[in-house]
Amino acid sequence: SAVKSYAAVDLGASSGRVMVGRVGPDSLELAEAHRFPNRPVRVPEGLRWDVLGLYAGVLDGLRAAGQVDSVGIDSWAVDYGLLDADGALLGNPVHYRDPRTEGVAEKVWATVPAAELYAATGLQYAPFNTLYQLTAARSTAQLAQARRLLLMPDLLTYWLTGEQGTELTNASTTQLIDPGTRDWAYDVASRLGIDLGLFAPLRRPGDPAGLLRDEVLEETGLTWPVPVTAVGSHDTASAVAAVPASDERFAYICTGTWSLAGLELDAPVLTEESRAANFTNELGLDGTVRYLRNIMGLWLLQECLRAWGETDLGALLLEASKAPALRSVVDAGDAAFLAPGRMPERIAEACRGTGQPVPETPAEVTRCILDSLALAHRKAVQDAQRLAGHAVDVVHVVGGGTRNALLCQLTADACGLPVVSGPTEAAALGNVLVQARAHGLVGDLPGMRRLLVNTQPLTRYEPRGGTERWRAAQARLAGT
Ligand code: ADP
Ligand code: LRH
Repeated sequence: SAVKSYAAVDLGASSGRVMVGRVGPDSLELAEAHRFPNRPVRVPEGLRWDVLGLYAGVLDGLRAAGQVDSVGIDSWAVDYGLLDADGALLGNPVHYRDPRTEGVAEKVWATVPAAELYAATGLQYAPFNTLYQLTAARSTAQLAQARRLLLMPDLLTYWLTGEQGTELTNASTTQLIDPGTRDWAYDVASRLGIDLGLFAPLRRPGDPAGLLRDEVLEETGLTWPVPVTAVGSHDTASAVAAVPASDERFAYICTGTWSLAGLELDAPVLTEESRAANFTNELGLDGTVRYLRNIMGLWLLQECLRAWGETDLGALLLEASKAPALRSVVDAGDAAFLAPGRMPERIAEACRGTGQPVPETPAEVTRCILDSLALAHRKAVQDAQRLAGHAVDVVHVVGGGTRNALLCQLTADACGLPVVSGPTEAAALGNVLVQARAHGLVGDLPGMRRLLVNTQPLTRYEPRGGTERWRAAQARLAGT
């Protein structure tokens, strides 16, 4: 028939899901086949991903999905597994929040100064960029044994198909890619003694990535042949591909564990001003650049909820909506919030340190977090427009945060722009659409977006005024 089914495996830092997209010339429907928690595990050597648990979740999801025309995988960025000479995984992949990268960047910059690194790779400074992780791992026995490095979605693809590759959008988060040539940054790698031979050849969204192996077919009950198709395997690349924009004058905020806020551009912005503002140039679909800033995101709330124990999120958000607005704000871009643990206390300390009232109740802390996120969204959207010389009329919010109406409204208020929220499962939809395109079902990126506009439920939030109060709150933080 004209309608085809695609399985999208989307692994976020807080949960994994396998979604089934049914795509026709004018139709697009998405259904959840399986969702499972993604719980990092602390072992004596540090914080690790439970990659076998994730793979088991993927297999369960494919079984629940039933027969599909293709499978695509996306996940969070930067992390990887190492394989030995036999192709076996060496140890559990290290979590990007593991403290092993503390103080490593300074060592890297002694060889390649930060300004040169930005000019060559366009990547923001974040302690967890793969480049710093590999430098931190330099003298480990594990890296010495490693013959291959596969980024998380590429590792799972390898287990499903037996074929190895390095998908470009996710490779762009390693800080080893040149955003101008969209190829490896050979000079940076060689100066830092990083062996690019560890990486499998680059592949691009839409490229074939093999067929499900016999054993996988047996475990999932699927029938040969089921192709795996490379998608924008960085979850944020897939999510941005699924922003339902109708022209170029838009900003986006991908909200989940992180808030990734910025613009889609035709070319990277590599100025010194852009580096100082810590904007990143990650690669998107079809020659686009994802010019954005990482903001701590709903991680702040996730960690508070973990500290508070059993909490009804709906009731908490309702209470937070009634709490006084902009009483205290923290810098939601501050890497001081990166590590897990003691989040309510750390937020209280940040408020005290900036001479603001300390939020006491869970509702007050939640309001502080949401006000702070909205404020950081405002700053990122404003800074990006200025630094890239690209003006916008609307802010698209996609991802799990679209379920949080208070966050969407506060973001509209703070930005002084209308917010269009949805789709919630943007990464999965971008994943599905790239597969559908590879199989000739949909057209170019604008065509994919038209299909989203015509088929997906979206909600519009108008700014309610009061931008002066947001400016004042920004000044309060900047003054410290
Ligand atoms: P990730 O992909 O990074 O794991 P998601 O995009 O799945 O994250 O978003 C998860 C976040 O979405 C949660 O931390 C939570 O704050 C928010 N969220 C999920 N469900 C709801 C809900 N019913 N109401 C409000 N917020 C929600
Ligand atoms: C969001 C995300 C983000 C990265 C972070 C490590 O899931 O991929 O784009 O910066 O995880």
